[in-house]
Amino acid sequence: MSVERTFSIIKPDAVAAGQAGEILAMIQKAGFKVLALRMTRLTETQARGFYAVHSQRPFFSGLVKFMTEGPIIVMALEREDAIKGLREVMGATNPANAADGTVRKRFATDIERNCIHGSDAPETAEVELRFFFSTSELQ
Ligand code: IDP
Ligand code: MG
Repeated sequence: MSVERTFSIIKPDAVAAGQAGEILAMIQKAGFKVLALRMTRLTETQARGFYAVHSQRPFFSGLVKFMTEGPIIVMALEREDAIKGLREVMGATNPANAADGTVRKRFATDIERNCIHGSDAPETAEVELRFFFSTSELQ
């Protein structure tokens, strides 16, 4: 294991519900350092680009609509084994399958409106960090 960076989004459902503070607290309690953080709002083009890997899936248009419905909070996070560690803090994609104490178990509504995004591999983490943050913001 080594110190890694990962990328996370507090999704529009959780921001609108006022859950961002509690989610950030869960992330920080799990030992993550916040390198950069910003509230923003995705355009349809950005949402389609960010989730391009899912463009052929039946849920894609619904996902794009959801991710553009309101503000999000984007974060660059650092920790030992950050990518896997954040996925553990998040819980399973479908909150029905998420373990107790995870963000998605606590706050997610369903498999689409599931509060939080986290990168799934070192390559995607770097691409996703670059999607939202400049080099100087990540120092
Ligand atoms: P992940 O966010 O746990 O990595 P992915 O499979 O990468 O899950 O899917 C990206 C996002 O697309 C999910 O977080 C969720 O918002 C949405 N999604 C995934 N599967 C479904 C589905 O079967 N129906 C509706 N939305 C879905
Ligand atoms: Mg994913």
